[in-house]
Amino acid sequence: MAEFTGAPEGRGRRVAVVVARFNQSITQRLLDGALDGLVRHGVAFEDIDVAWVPGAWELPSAARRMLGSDRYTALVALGAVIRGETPHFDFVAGESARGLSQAAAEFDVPIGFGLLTCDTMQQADERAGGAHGNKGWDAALAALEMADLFDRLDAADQA
Ligand code: INI
Repeated sequence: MAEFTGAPEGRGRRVAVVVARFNQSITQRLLDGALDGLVRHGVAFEDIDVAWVPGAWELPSAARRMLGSDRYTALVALGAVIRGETPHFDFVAGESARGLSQAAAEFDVPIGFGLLTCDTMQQADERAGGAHGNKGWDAALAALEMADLFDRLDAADQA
């Protein structure tokens, strides 16, 4: 039996981050958490490219554009959709999530999913550096772990 596990090892990686400006008081903190997670795990600050978009709806198209450049081995997507604030919560949140997963599959690059979908601003607050941690940090580490796992699987493929 062969078993593979990635490690959140960022040395030498170039990482893309897409972040939504909508609910920026939350998403800025998700971005801070993601950048902290990337740099603490070895990604050089100058190897991180951050693209701001208007809202969560625009995350997939910006992600596709960045991944199309072939410059990145991991991407982190950050946003906050809050049910109380929009009647089209399900469309924005659902389509954003679907588009991001499609982009990850099409470009074969891991995307850390840091899109908060909450009922209230308080729940979002708790997940952006509050009682429930920082989902930006979590998404960044997940992207690094998956990128490392892909490298290990590729290496085993060539052995
Ligand atoms: N975008 C978000 O990121 N979060 C939200 O909660 C939100 N609400 O409430 O509507 C939201 N809407 C904007 C949307 O993502 C697009 O930017 C907009 O429709 C323009 O295309």
